Amino acid sequence: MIQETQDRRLLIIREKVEAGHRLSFDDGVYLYEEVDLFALGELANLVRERKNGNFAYYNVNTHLNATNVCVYRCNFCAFRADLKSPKGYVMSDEQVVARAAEADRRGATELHIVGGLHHQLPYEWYLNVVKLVHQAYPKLHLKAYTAVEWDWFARLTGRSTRDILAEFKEAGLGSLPGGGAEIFHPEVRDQICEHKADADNWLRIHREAHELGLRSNATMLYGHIEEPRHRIDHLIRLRELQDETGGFQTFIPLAFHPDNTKLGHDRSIPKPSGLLDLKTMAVSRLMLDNFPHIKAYWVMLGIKTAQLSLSFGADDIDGTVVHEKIYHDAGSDSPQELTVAELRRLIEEAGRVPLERDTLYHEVVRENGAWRAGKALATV
Ligand code: V47
Ligand code: SF4
Repeated sequence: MIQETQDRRLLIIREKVEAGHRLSFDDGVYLYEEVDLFALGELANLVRERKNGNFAYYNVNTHLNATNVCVYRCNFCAFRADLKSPKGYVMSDEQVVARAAEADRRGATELHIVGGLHHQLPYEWYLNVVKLVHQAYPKLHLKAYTAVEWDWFARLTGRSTRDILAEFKEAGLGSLPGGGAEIFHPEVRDQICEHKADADNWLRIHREAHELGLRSNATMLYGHIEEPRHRIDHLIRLRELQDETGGFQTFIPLAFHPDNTKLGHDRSIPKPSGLLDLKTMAVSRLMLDNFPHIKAYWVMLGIKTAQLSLSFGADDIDGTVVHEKIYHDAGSDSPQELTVAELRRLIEEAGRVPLERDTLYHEVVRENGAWRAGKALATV
């Protein structure tokens, strides 16, 4: 009898997915708690192929974390350093420009810039990072600073985040990365990062960015103290904002890496299992019906799980990356860099068609050692 009721429930969800109808909060929790991985993967794959066909996207990018000194103490973070800690660093202007030069030399189309909220650096220092890189390499797309950083800049200056975003856009900001979202629900957020921008502020800042014509990404940090209901609540809050603005491009589920973190140490939380990684990918694809892309960030998932994710809802595998600190400080054993040939091979081996994209999801056309943005790719 129980089995019969469960089969019926899954059938109803399947009918909704096939008809392109929206899944509810209860559907989402049910998918996490009751549905086996393969049934989930098959459903998610349906949506993934409806939106992106057989393509799997990658990009050529580099990361820049210009400082790791941070006033906050999120207990899942192994990247941050105290002001006086020997681990702390602040890059010079020359180091910042050198990183951009290296990205340009390698043919990168994107520089992903995030970092700590330094106790003593002024607002102008963060603005200068964007200005310096944009002036030296105007073609390089700058995906810079999370909502938590924008919120910090507003606290530093007493200005509105909208005003600050507009000033950065003028200085060369191209889009916003999806970090800082963690888990929106206060039952969890208050335990893992109580001081930084709360859910309403995170969402407001992305709304403002979208209204200014900037696209952004969204993330969710899973596999620590949260429960399925917190994850579904998180996804629904993102889906509601996307209904309003349509400004999100990609959702990236981020698996918690416990090494060198307070949360990992105090509660002995292990890394999420492969099963939870793939389930989260699939449930995200199913709940976020209005997000065009779901990204399997290989640095965090590991290359093998990222490759499998391409059959569990993901259509994007992120980029070459090159300099990554946040996950490697927290125990990631992924390499620092994947070459384009390696990314393409991973994708082809998974039975997908590799396609290089730029940050705003245009096809990248490479000719005679130069690149240009080609046609726009799927955005629904
Ligand atoms: O906000 C920090 C997470 C995020 C840990 O927009 C951790 O394209 C796991 O947002 N274990 C920053 N996660 C990274 C990020 C991102 C990455 C790739 C692509 C994009 C994009 C965005 O990393 C933080 C936090 O949620 N994080 N420490 C940790 N120990
Ligand atoms: Fe600071 Fe970001 Fe780490 Fe939190 S996650 S401690 S805000 S660097």
